[in-house]
Amino acid sequence: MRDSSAWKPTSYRTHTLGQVVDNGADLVGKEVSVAGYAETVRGRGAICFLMLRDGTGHIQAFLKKDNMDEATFEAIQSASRESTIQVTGSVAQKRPPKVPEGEPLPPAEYEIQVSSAQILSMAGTPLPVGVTDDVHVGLDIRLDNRHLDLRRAHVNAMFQLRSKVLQYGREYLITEGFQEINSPKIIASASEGGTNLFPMMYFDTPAFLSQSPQLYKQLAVLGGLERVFEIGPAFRAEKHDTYRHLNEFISFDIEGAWMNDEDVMGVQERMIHHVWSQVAANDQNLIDIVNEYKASQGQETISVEVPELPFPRIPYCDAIEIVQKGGGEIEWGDDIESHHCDLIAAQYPGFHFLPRWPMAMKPFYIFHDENEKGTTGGQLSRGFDLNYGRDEMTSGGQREHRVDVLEQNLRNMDLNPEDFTFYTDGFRYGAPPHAGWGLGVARLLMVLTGAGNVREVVLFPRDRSRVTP
Ligand code: AMO
Repeated sequence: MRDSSAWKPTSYRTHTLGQVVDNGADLVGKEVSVAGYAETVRGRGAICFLMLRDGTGHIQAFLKKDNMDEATFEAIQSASRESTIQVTGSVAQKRPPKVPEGEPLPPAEYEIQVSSAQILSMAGTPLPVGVTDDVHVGLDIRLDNRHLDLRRAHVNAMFQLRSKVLQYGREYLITEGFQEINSPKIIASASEGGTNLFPMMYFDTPAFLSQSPQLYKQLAVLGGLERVFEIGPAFRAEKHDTYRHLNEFISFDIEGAWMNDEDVMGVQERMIHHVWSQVAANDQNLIDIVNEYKASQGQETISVEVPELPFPRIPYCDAIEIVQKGGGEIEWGDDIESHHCDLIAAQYPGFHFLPRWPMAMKPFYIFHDENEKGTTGGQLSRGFDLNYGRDEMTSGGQREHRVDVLEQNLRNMDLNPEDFTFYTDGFRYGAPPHAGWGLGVARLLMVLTGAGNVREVVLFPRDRSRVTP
């Protein structure tokens, strides 16, 4: 479960269950108070075995009617599964199981011999979704009952992995000098196109929920913060209803001064390499829990293979050729859709960058060098994607830092520069060339955990049909 060795006591417990399990030999004979969920309650008459679980482990509590308040004993004996219970008692080594002569004894196990206890909250019955029993329920019912679904070991492990990915990603960027920022989520102008905005009223002024920290992370860099990152929500009023789209998602963004597209692709691949290396080194226990579940369901298990650096770069023009040669229908200037990506992934199954997209397909803030033209003579940009298999993980690019070109880009895309002065003004007093990217956290987690749907790795997903819980 979780490493809780450094957790301090709280008002409800002197130790976590993980601490008792890991330090059982030192704690034998000592009194501890612990608290957790009742996984099973067994025993009749004068004795009772209560299997407790908290976020860090499991332990058996042994209750004897003679050793404690009788009413409490009886209440616990009839407690429903998942009720929360606090117990106090002394740690004892469990009687070792009988093993045939000559065979080694298994490692010692410990239990708590209870002297007092209290039920903190009795669980209702029946449980709407099983926690420890393997009853199949669909994703929708699980999400409706996420508070219980999260208690299942493999679901819990997936969210621990999510937290680790964010921790390792953050940790890595800090080593490269990036600083964490928070940009506003209530905004007045779209950065990613005007059709997928959620409108709102900001007092008397129309406003929107932010689609991306794009314009603000750039302003932070223009303002001299030099290298920034943000992990925050992005909102898109897209009507997609797919395994990889949500209407609210967490975007992991960076932006850096004096950098171009190739420089930030380097940051991205080094960060992913670090995340994968750290998970492989520290979190195999979580992967094992996920795999135990997958195996029980007959699903393919996962292994954390640290990707080699550098990731392949397949410029857009080459990608079009690969798709065409693979029999896909696509022309220069078309979007590369999932079924096209399958053809590319057949040659590049792992992480791969697709740099140098046509400028006409990229947002106004992407940089283009007027001399860089594609196979059919169309203008190329310094925008790129990072894909894994058929899924896009990231978009990014070098940004346009020449204010006159930036304003022309806005006009070319039928946007009014007047609506963006808060942004373009940031370029009028000396603007460093800069670049960055935005990575969809849930999509990266899908790759790491083998989840088939982003909803599996998002606590409370927001999609077209779901706004609660
Ligand atoms: P883009 O719009 O491509 O780029 O988004 C960046 C990444 O965010 C994820 N993503 C989504 N995840 C789940 N549901 C969605 N509806 C969704 N939309 C996007 C994807 C995608 O690759 N400002 C640029 C980034 C930049 O250039 O820095 C941007 O937002 O993984």
